[in-house]
Amino acid sequence: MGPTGSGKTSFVNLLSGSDLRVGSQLESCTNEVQLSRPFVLDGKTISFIDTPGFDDTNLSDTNILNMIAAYLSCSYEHGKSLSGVIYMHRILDNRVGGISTRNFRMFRKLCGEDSLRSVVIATTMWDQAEITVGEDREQELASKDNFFKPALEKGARLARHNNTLESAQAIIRSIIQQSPSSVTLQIQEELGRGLCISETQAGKELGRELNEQMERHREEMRGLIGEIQETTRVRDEESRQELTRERVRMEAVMARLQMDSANIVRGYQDALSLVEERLRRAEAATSKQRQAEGNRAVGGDEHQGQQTHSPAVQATAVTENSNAILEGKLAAAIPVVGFWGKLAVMLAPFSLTWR
Ligand SMILES: Nc1nc2c(ncn2[C@@H]2O[C@H](COP(=O)(O)OP(=O)(O)OP(=O)(O)O)[C@@H](O)[C@H]2O)c(=O)[nH]1
Ligand SMILES: [Mg+2]
Repeated sequence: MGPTGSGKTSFVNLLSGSDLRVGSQLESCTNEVQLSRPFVLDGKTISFIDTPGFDDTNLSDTNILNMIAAYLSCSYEHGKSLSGVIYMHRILDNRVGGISTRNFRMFRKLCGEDSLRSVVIATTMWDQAEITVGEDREQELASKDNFFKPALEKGARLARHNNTLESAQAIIRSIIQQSPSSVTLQIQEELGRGLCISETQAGKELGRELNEQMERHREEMRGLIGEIQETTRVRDEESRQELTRERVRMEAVMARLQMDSANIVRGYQDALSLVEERLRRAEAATSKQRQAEGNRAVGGDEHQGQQTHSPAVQATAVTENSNAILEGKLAAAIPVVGFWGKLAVMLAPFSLTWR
C-alpha cells in the first residue's frame, strides 16, 4: 500500500517478473486490485496483491476502500492468509503533506494495531535521492508522531528500496524471517465477524474524512457565493462569470462527495459480488481447461473412445483448482493472473504478500 506513484507496481514487477502496468509521474496508474505472478524466494512461493492508492486521480476513496476490503474479505473467507504488508513511501518527497498522512492513516485503520509486526514501511527511490538528504528525511519520518513513529513503536519496520532486486528481496526476507507466519488485518477481522463496512475502523475513517471534505467545501462555497454577489453589485461581469464557473465545478465535487458518502455500504456489496463472481468464473474456467486437457489425453487413447469425466471427477477438479488458486500454486498461476488481472473495476496504494 502507499500513495500513488510511490513505486508499488514497479516493486511487484521487479520481484515477481510480472508485467503489471507502471505509471508515469503524474497520473495514478493501478486502478484495480491485481495479483502478481507467483515467484519463489528462499523456497517459499510468494504472490503480491498490488492495489491502487487512496487519492487516486481517477477513483474515489470509497471505491478504493470497497475494492480493497472486498478482496481482503473474500480471501480471508476462503482461508487465505497474508504473510505481511508493505507500505511504500517516496523518500524523494520533501514535504509529507496531507495526502501522504491521509494515506497512512487509512492504511493504519485497515491494518489495525495487532498486525503491525507484519508491516514493513519501505521508503522508495533511494537510487534518485541524495543520501544525506534521504537520511535526514528518513530520520524525520521515523521520529515524528504524525508520520511513522507510532507505527514503528508498535512493531512496524522501516526499510529502504533503491530499485535493485537485492533491496527488494531484503524487504521480503525481513517479512519471511521476522514476522509472524500469517497475519489477519483489522478490516478482515471486522468484516469476518459481520460488521458492515461503514462500521469498520477504515469505513468510519473514510466517513469522517468525507464529512470533513464536505464541510470544507460548504465553507468555500459560502465564500464564493459572497464574491459572486459582490461582482454583481459592482457590475464586474467578467469576474462574475469566472466565479460562476468555479461554483458549478464545486457543486459537482460536492455532489460526488455526497454520493461517495451515501454509497459506502452499497458499493461494498457490489465490490464483493464482483470479486466472488470473478472467483467463480476463474474456477469454472480452470475446471473447463482441465477437463479439455483430460479429454485430449483420453481421446489420444483409441481404447477409451469419447469417454468424458464423470461429474464427480469434474467436481474434484474444480475443488483442486480452487485450492490451487487460493494456495497461489504455480500450476494455477495463469488462470489466477488472468482472472484477477481482469478485475477491472476498483482498487489503490497497497502491496500485500500472501503465502
Ligand atoms: N528511480 C526510481 N523510479 C521508480 C522506482 N519505483 C518506481 N519508479 C517510477 O515511478 C513511477 C511510478 O511507479 P509505479 O510503480 O507505477 O507506482 P505505483 O505506486 O504503483 O503507482 P499507482 O499505481 O498510481 O498507485 C514510474 O515512472 C516508475 O518507473 C524506484 O525505486 N526508483
Ligand atoms: Mg501501481
